[in-house]
Amino acid sequence: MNLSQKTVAKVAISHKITIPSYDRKNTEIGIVHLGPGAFHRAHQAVYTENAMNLSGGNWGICGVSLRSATARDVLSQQDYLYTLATLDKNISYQIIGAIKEVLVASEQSELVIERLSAQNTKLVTLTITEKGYCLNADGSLDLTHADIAYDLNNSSSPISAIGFIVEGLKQRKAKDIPAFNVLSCDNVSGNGDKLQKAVLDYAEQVDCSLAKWIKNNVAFPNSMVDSITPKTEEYTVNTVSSAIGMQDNWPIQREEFTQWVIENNWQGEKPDWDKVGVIFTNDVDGFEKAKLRLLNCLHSTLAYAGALVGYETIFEVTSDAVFHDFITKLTTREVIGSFEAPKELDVLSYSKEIIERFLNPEIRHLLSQIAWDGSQKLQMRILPIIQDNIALNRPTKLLCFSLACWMEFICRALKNGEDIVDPLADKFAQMPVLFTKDTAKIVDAFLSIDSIFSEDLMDNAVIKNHLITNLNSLRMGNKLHLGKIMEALC
Ligand code: CS2
Repeated sequence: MNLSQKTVAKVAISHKITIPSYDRKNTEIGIVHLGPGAFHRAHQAVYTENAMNLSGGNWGICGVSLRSATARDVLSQQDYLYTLATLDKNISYQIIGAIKEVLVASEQSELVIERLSAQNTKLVTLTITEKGYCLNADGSLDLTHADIAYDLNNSSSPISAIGFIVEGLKQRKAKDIPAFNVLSCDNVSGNGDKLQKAVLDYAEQVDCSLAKWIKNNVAFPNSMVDSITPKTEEYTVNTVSSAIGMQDNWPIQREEFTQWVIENNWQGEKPDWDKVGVIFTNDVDGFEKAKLRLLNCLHSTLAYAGALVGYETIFEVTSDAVFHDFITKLTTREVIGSFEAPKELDVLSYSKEIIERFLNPEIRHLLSQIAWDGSQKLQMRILPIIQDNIALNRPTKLLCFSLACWMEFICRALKNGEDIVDPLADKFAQMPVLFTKDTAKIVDAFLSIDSIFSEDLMDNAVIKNHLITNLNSLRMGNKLHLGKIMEALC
């Protein structure tokens, strides 16, 4: 039996397996979500589901995949129902019904714009990853980005998230329908502010009065999102299907911990998220920085350093005492103190809990997944710490080790002819120096990429030296050796 609206009532409900308790059929769409990947389905969709289980409301979600049709094709076979498997000390399964449809923007752009401009749509949320914002290093919209340039010439059938948002708002303005709120849920610092800047820069190219209307009418709250969500693998499908007693072809897996902090910057209605654990605050910045620096920075460090010695998962690499010790010292010596944490956050115990979360044996979080898009992720999770530490006269040695591991990771992949998942993959492949042994030139070549590094980092002799020393050491390395470098650095 396959999971569907017809069969869901037959799921073997227990305290560990739950199904939607609201009137799903009569729930209307109130949210359009751009990028309905695993993280959205394990996080925002679940908070929305829990809010509807508690108090109903027309907060069904229309998921919009910008390119890939897989989510639509698989989920439409099961009426968009899927299982959230919480894999931790406690294991549980929840069938989620919040997503009511999935559209594929590249095939159904008219329908997407129709949903965006519908009276009922109160909210647009996004998980489009760092690269989806199409920003220059100075935070302005990259008007030369291929997708943005395309959209500016084809604004009624766009392909980028920014193009869709502006077109949707344009139609609302024309029809005199109130604007929606736009909530970024990506691991990007100041995500709402950055998105607002991108949207306004784009709208100004289309029509200045539209840009003004957006500025005055659309709220772009900042938010911090957190929950470790590895991608769905075959074993996830098999375990979940046997647990719920029917076939679910696209469940998702997640740890038990989940957090969502949203800025108090809102117009009109919203789901009862505050009743199901979402924190609304005026200081998202502190929470965002804490999470990006104390969790994501360690994740990327482990992903690149761990991959260099052949580890596959976060659990494996964190279980190695040398790596565990390194990230603990990285945290206490270079990360904590680089930013002002929110008063209500006990940073030491927060960071300890994060490292404990990495040691969840139920979750197979692949280093290769975290290693994706390094050229984008590093700008959010490692480089700002280095910059703040330089300004505060604090050490940067261990952070430079993380960065050197990324450089070596890219060079090795190029030399071995392996695929690099990164928007700059082609650029790396066209940099002959990355294939050589000249570590000083390699560091220079990386640092000269101005879409990643700001001038202050490019020209900083101390940083350059740390990077060259680390890269030299890494090149001598086997697993034992890498352990020794890490120990020596500490
Ligand atoms: C990870 C994040 O893939 C990655 O880069 O660091 O997705 C991480 O698991 C989440 O931010 C946790 O909330």
